Amino acid sequence: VQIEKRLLEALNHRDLHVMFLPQQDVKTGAITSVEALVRWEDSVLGTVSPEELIPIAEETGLINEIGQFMLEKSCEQAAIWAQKGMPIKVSFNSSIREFRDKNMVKTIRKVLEKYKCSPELIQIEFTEKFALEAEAEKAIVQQIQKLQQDGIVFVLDDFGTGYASLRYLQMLPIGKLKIDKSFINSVTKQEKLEKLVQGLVQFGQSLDLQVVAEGVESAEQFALLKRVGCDAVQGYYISPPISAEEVEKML
Ligand code: G
Ligand code: G
Ligand code: NA
Ligand code: MN
Repeated sequence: VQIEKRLLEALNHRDLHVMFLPQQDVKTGAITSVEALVRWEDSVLGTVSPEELIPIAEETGLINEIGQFMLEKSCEQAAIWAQKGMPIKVSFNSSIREFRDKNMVKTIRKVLEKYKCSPELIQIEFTEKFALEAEAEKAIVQQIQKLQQDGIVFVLDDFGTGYASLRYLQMLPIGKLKIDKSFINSVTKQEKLEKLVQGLVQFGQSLDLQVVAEGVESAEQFALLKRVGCDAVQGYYISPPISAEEVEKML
């Protein structure tokens, strides 16, 4: 309960901030996009990790406010970079609860307009759990389709960890797939995992999806992912989450 009260205050006082996790194109080595991640330093509670923060926010409904905050920050930053001649795409994570709001399309369009941000610069990530639930909720699928038609790319996050059903790949206009870091962890140590990752890369690409590997921490992992044709990578080997200024220095 205390954490909920503090979070509400943090939202009111803008004590939340955003870090950006760079994503590197494997072929060109360029930083083509970043994932916006929420950070909360509370004066009483200290640093509250997203693993703790997000589930509480989802339960209490404050996830809608966090989502709005991340949407604003992502559009603002993408527009700033575009104006500086750095066309970096910015993705942010979303929860299904945000898409239950029937005004989600309108809200996103309004924020894009406010910052003069092109929809092509914005990517929205969701998990398999989200995708599976969304399948049964027509209004959510329609909102996602409208935003995709606007030019926003939808990203399937943590791919491979959730559910055996893949029907959502047909139902939802997904443009990009992120292989979960649990696969990448030991990929250089187990031949079976290497085959599995190679298979996931080919699977995604055969569906015209851009395939990204998460949690890349070593040169060996990077080399392997390059060899199996993975499109992009993110992880501590490239960079930890950093500030917008640090992203610019990386370019
Ligand atoms: O670095 P990191 O600890 O930020 O993220 C931990 C988890 O929290 C990840 O699964 C990430 O997707 C999630 N997360 C981080 N920021 C946000 C956010 O703004 N919204 C949602 N829904 N999830 C987030
Ligand atoms: O679930 P999601 O993919 O959104 O998770 C992003 C989370 O992964 C963030 O908490 C981020 O700090 C973390 N992360 C980013 N790169 C690495 C990495 O190379 N290794 C590990 N273990 N975590 C990472
Ligand atoms: Na994510
Ligand atoms: Mn992920």
